[in-house]
Formats: sequence, structure tokens, C-alpha cells
Amino acid sequence: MITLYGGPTTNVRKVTIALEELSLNYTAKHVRLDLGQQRQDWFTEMVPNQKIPLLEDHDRSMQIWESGAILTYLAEQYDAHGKILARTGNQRYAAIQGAFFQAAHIGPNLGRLNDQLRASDETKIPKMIDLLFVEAERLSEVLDRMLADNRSFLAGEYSIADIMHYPWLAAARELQFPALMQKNGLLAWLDRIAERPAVQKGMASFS
Ligand SMILES: N[C@@H](CCC(=O)N[C@@H](CS)C(=O)NCC(=O)O)C(=O)O
Repeated sequence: MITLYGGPTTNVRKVTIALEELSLNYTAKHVRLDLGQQRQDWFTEMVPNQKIPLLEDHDRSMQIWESGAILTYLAEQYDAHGKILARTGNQRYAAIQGAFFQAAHIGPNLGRLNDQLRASDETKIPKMIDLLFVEAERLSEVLDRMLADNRSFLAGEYSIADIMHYPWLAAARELQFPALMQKNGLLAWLDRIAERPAVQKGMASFS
């Protein structure tokens, strides 16, 4: 039995997409960020970083947080056929590379940009917003290059690299992020991923 502690957010939706791709049943427990539940003692005891998602796999006495680590765990435990992560070979490491890239660059930079754009006048730092827009443009060029030569997916085959990126880039497209709107390869990739039934179900989680 799997319990996912989460909410309707980009990082949580990576996990719900993976759970759907692997046809795994789970119980969704909503951690209300607006009420600060992620900072309450019961949650902090499980997640020192005080952020969702957290996945608990009762059958294996496992608790794990950080979305990239959760996807790797699910793939290793439940993906015998390599649907989201090839079991061996170069394709496996290409997918892990793409997943790390998301966690190290796309998540932190777009997250900060989003926070800054929504910040009050007292906490807004215009210079930081300018720098983050420049970095967002650079990162979207990187992704576009990863899709060069008519590649359908970020790591060659569909994988955790696509799952890690999709909720973030779908949100960026909804906000009409300028860095994204002219990148035809990236926009086509977004459409391709959005067609997957597991992605549609995963994106509707916690809503
Ligand atoms: N690197 C983490 C990021 C997790 C994260 O930032 N979660 C957000 C929601 S998407 C959160 O819990 N924010 C609440 C807070 O910062 O207080 C992951 O990929 O799991």
C-alpha cells in the first residue's frame, strides 16, 4: 500500500504521473501548504526539508521525499519493464541525467522566478527577476537542444526525465512564459506528453 502526502503542485504531480504510468494504487493525503501543515511537527519528523511530496510504501517500510528520488525508487521497485526508467544501459543514465537537470536547474530557477513574480512590493527584487528571466531563457534553450534532431523525448525514450519536467513546463506554458513560447520543439513535446492518459490522470490529482 502506498500513501502520497502532497497537494496540487508541480513537484507532487511528477509523482502522481509516475504512479499512474506504473498503474500503482495509492492513497492521497493532502498536506495543506496554505495552513503551514508542512512545517508542523508530525510532518517535519518525516521530512526535515518541510516540503511535499513524501511517499510512504507501507509494504516495504519505506518513506522517501524529494520527487526525483521518489521516481527513481518507484522505477526500481515497480517498473520491471523499464516503462519510465530503462533497467540498464546508456538510456537509463540519460534519463537520470535529465531528471537531475530538472531538479538542479529548472525547479529552483523557475520556482524562484514564480515566487518573485508573485511577491509583494516589499519582498520583490527587480534585479533578481531580470536575472531569473535570463536564466529561464537559457534553460529553455537547453531543453530545446535536448529535443533537437526530431527527438520525441528529453532523454531519447519516454522516461522520468520527461515526467520531472512536464508539470513545470505545463505551468510555464499556462503562464505564457516568454522563454517558452517561441520554442516549437518544446511546445510540440508538451503536446506529446499531455496526450498520455497517465499524465492526464496524474495532473488531475489533489484537485
Ligand atoms: N526538490 C523538492 C522540492 C519540493 C517543493 O519545493 N515542494 C513545494 C511544493 S511544489 C513545497 O512543499 N513548498 C512548501 C514550502 O516551501 O513551504 C522536490 O522535488 O521534491
